[in-house]
Amino acid sequence: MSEPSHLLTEVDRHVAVIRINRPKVLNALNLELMQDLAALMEQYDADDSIRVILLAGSQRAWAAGADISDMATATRADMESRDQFAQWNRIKAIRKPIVAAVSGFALGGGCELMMHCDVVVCSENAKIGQPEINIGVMPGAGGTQRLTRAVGKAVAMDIVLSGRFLSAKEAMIFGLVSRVVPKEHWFDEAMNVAQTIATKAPISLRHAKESVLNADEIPLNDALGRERELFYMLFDTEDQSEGMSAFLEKRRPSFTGK
Ligand code: CO8
Repeated sequence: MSEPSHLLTEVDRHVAVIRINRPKVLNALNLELMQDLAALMEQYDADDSIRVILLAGSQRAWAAGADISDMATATRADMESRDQFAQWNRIKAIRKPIVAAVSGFALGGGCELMMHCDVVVCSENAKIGQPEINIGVMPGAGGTQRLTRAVGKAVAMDIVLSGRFLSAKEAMIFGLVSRVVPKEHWFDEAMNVAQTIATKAPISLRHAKESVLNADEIPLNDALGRERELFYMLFDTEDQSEGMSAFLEKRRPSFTGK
């Protein structure tokens, strides 16, 4: 696949970095970008040499939302036939861990994309929100659902109905981001987190991600049953044996993904 310029990529050891690159519009997300992003993530998901995907924006903007100029004159029929949410479903189906490196604006679709990621490392300068209400619409890519599950009804209503931006500190208190880091180090800290995760056993990572996500999707008893199954399945892997032997032998494990 030729590399699209609105997404820049590089691979650092087992971490695939994707940077959203539409600086003139604060990384607004258009359909083509979302299609390419989903395709790239699927490519990395299928590549055994990649263990973690790191998705970043720029220092000024992670993403300021869906591209408003694409939607301003759209009708309901236009929106339905574009079927933009198919791309979001593809990202939701990625099985490898996705770390978000968030700095600046994470708004609307940008906040929703952040919530599709697994670990969110957030600069202290971040401004996070669902301001769709200011432009006569509402969140459509999970902003009323994932947000409410993350922060609870009262805070979600405040964010969605007032359109206000949260600071990084508030986002941390509300459980919307995983870590807040100094603004000069936002990318490096996210890379450190991604590299740490990339040292873990790949099948354990996949099962653990699936199991955590199940907490939002299926009833508790079923999710506990599935967790147990996923746990047992890891005892069929070489990495379980390697991880436990390494611990007992007081050495670092070397995981192969088998
Ligand atoms: N879409 C298109 N262009 C944008 C967007 C956007 N979301 N955000 C910023 N831009 C453009 C501006 O128009 C401006 O362009 P130009 O230089 O040509 O005038 C440029 O980026 C810089 O922006 P500002 O001059 O406005 O910069 P400020 O620092 O003054 O303000 C803000 C920054 C606060 C981020 C401001 O730009 C803003 O409010 N942006 C819009 C935020 C917003 O409303 N986001 C939600 C969009 S709707 C949405 O996401 C729905 C998601 C539904 C699901 C996804 C389906 C695909």
